Amino acid sequence: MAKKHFGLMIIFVFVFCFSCSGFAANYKPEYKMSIIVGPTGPWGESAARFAEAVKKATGGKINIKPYYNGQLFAGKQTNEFLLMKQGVIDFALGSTINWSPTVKELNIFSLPFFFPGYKALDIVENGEVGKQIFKLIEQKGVVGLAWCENGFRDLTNNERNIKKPEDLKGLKIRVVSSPIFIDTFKAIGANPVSMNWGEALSAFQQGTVDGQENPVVSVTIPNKLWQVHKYITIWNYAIDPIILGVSKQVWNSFDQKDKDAIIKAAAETAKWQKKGAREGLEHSAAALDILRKNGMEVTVLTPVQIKTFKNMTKPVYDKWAKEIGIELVKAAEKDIQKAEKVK
Ligand code: X2X
Repeated sequence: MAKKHFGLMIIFVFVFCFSCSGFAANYKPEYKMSIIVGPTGPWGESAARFAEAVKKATGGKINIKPYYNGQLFAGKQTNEFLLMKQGVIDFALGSTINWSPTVKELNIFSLPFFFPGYKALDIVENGEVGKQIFKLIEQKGVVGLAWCENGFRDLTNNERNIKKPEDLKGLKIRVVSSPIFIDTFKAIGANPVSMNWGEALSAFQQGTVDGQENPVVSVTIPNKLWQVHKYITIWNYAIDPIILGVSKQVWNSFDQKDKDAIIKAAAETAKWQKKGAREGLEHSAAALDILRKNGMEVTVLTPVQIKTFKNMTKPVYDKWAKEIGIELVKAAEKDIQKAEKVK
């Protein structure tokens, strides 16, 4: 009798340990997380932060490893979404720009001069439009866990101070290989060159392109772009949200308790990350002072100067609003108007 009990106990202990270790649920020993930038700055730092939070919350069962500088998509940044869909990449902190060639609705964030500020962005992301977008990406194979942020994109170059469209004439500006960016820069008279971020940094050093556009806090500062570009124009012409997402195949393999833990970790990470991406830009201009201290000439465009650029890109807006879907763009416009009233 005692022997029988002992045997049952052994089986119980074995099953208990087996399920705790995650093997019972077929969990992978490592989940690969894709991130295009390096480990510094609010975008980069949030990857390690999220991985740590998930590890802790799941008792070490889910072990996420960030792969920085676009290692997982072997050069082509616009492939990130497809690789997630296929389950080659498990998690990502992916820019909506890089995913937009696969999910055309994500171009809504790249419509030139569409989002007037952070408040409008938050209302859109947290409202019906944001929900609709998460639904769309899920249909295509990626589950959105939280909205994070690269930031408003501003223009740096090494030729001259850009204040009006004529100043951009003929300048070679590196953009992501996403058609709306080519259209926008052509419309304002520049010469856009699409290039992966991995190659862009050396192109700036070699001077094979004259400029680029990226957010101040998440990209310009961590990459010390003042070493290659003397001028920056703050014009916030496009916003670049990041989606903290997971491949649907992988998501479906997790049990509910782990899913809940991941969702909580994602929300905490996103809150910290968004705050970091806006630091020194939203309530003060401290981030611009960092640029000035490092020798950059900073030009903040006035609303009137912005209007000139906005008018020139109206045909791009009209063309892409149709591509994205007029209904979705109209819904976002309503949210943006709401934000303007709260101001
Ligand atoms: O390639 C870029 O410019 C970057 C880093 O901002 C994106 O991933 C969209």
